[in-house]
Amino acid sequence: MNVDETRILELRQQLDEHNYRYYVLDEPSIPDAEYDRLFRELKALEEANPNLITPDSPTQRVGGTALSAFATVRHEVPMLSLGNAFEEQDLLDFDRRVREGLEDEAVQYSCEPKLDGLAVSLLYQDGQLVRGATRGDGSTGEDISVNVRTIRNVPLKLKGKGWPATLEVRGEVYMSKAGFERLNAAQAEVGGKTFANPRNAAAGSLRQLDSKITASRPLEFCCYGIGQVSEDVSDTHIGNLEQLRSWGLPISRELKVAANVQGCLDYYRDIGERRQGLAYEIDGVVFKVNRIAGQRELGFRAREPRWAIAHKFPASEELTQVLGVDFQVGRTGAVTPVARLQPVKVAGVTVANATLHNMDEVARLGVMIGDTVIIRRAGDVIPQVMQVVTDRRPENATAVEVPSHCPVCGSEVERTQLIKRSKGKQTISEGAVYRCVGRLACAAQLKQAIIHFVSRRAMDVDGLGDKIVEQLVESGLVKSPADLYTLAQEQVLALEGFAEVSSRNLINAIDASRQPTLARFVFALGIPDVGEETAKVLARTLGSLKRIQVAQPLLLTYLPDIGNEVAYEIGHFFEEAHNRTVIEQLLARGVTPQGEGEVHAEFAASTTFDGLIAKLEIPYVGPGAAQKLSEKFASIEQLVQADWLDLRQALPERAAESVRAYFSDQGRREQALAAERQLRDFGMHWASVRREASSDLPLAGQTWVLTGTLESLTRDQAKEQLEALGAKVAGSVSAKTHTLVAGPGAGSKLAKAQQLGVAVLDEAALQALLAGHSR
Ligand code: D41
Repeated sequence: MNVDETRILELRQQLDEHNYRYYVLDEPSIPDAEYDRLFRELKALEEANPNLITPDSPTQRVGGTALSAFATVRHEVPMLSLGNAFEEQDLLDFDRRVREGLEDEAVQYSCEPKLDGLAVSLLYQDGQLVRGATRGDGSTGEDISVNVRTIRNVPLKLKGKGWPATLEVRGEVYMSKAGFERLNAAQAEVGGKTFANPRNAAAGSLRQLDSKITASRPLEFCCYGIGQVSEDVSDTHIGNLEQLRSWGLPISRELKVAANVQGCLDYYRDIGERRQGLAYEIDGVVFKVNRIAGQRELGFRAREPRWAIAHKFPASEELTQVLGVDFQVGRTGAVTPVARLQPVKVAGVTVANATLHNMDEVARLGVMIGDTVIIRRAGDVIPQVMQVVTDRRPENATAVEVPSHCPVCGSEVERTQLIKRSKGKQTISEGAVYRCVGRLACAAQLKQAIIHFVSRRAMDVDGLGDKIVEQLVESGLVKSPADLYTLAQEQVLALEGFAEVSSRNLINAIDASRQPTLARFVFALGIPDVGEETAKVLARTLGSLKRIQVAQPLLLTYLPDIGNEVAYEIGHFFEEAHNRTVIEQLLARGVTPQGEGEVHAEFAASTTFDGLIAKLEIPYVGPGAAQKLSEKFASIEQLVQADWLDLRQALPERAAESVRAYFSDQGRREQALAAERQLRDFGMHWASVRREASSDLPLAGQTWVLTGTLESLTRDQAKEQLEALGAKVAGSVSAKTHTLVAGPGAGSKLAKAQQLGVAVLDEAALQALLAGHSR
């Protein structure tokens, strides 16, 4: 090693140490001028010896050549989002759920400020920063490695030792209030873009394709947790963060452990009082179950951990005037009123529009055009109209009226109906939602419908973004989702911005989407009120597209979480001739939903005869009477034809009379008979349905966990295929786990599974199992 090299290593070590003291410990040990002198010396030595420059040198935070786009990054461990508590009661409810879930009266919580920035992931391999990524939608984000390397308090290599070989830290990139003021002043000086608030400034700075710009912005990073990791760090959240700090990673200086929820409330109040004096903006505080074992036990629901919650500070409010009300048309044709406002700054953001949700909300608020209203904006939540200041109503204020025709396609606008079934009677009342009847004839609905159809959680057509959908629809090439599957490469090539390769890629991506799971296909159709979960329920319980299409609303209400209104929407959707045509075309053009099968045993078991009788809601016929009838009669058919004596043998007079009256109505009689016939068509036999809910799916009742990297399929795909076989796929290993699938890079979950004696499969074994069960 020559003299220069020795000195270079010495300088880097000194600068790293000073950085650590300055950014992580907040205890600068030398004056800035001295730091600058050391930095310049290092720079000069590196310039003289370019072969000695390493990517982790403190001089390498200047950014590089501009990118043309960010690559996408899949998060091995999903980046979850956080549930919100706005009121004290929300927090108390959260605490109760946690204590009940853990069967533990004394749950400790970690407390930390909620920084108003952007969540990012930093990946360290063998102590070296190898990747930075945005959170994106939680499953995939953008690769912003070059940008995060420019953030001064992000260590390019970890300090000390003992860090896991693979360590993904998660945290928030933000801008301090002072940094934000400085940046805006500098921008204004050169006539550049100024930012509304530190959060926007941080976002705009981080997502720069030119990392030199990022390097010039005062961004900071603060860790809030660990993602993928090759071995567990500590058994508490606070322990984890303290270890991260010892490895040179910045953590909040405001961390605390609260012994119980009262301690959390104290923390919330205390930080709330000191909020103005903090160097950075926060929009609340975050509480997390401190014990990692507790976190694992609670797991997560949808995309939110059950073990953490953000307690938000009250939103800021402003007064402004309603200039008008526009009506927007959404994917399902819902015509939604949107208030156009006199622009006003609320919590640093200019608000010019606020949704009024629906006409019931307009009526509830009593809002008129010309009114002065109170606008509230809570964090990243869309602005809300809270209240009308009625004593400021001008004389010329006008009422809000729904247009009779769709502002986009000119079709009629109709009011939705609410179907309520009670005591055997069906009452129809007016709904709050207005809908354009243009369906797929309406450009607003068609574009939105196709954007939804191709989206990642639906048909997952890679690379078919909103802009391209717009081009396809506006050029007239695509008039329904089915038209995607007859597109020819030359047609795409003729569109602006397409070349040989990009047009071929698009066609290939569309082709690759031809075999969705049944659940994805149903979700992709965009049936009003049918989200991903409901689509899964429909696919899992009814097992085939045909059955889902023909199922009567009454039958649909047997399904978990499907009430009368959703059942009606589903029935209505499939009744529409236009929708039926699109589905037929999709099937004819080679789109084949996968994994169709039998009616699920769980559904079969729930559709008992007495249950069906009870569902008819005949007055005086509750569950008990329904049970009696089901013992006496073998079918609805028999029941409909029953004579008075038979009825009286089963029921008291008043109930028997009621049954007779009910079935004397032809409409009701036919509905009940049709429901029974359909259940038969679906393979149900009254004699056999009173058995226990046990599934015929091979993995029913089993909970599986996936960890590490899989090569032949993504985690989502593996999850989907396992679910299709009846398994539940969970995020963490516990004693209840049936099998763990571990790919390369598996860490703590594998260790835990081995410790608990849980079966472990590698990817090849998983593939073999899936192949063995493929239909
Ligand atoms: O300071 C924050 N903004 C913050 C965000 C924080 N202190 N903790 C967080 N913890 C989580 C979980 C519990 C999911 C690990 C978060 C976030 N998530 C988060 N930020 C953006 C989305 C989710």
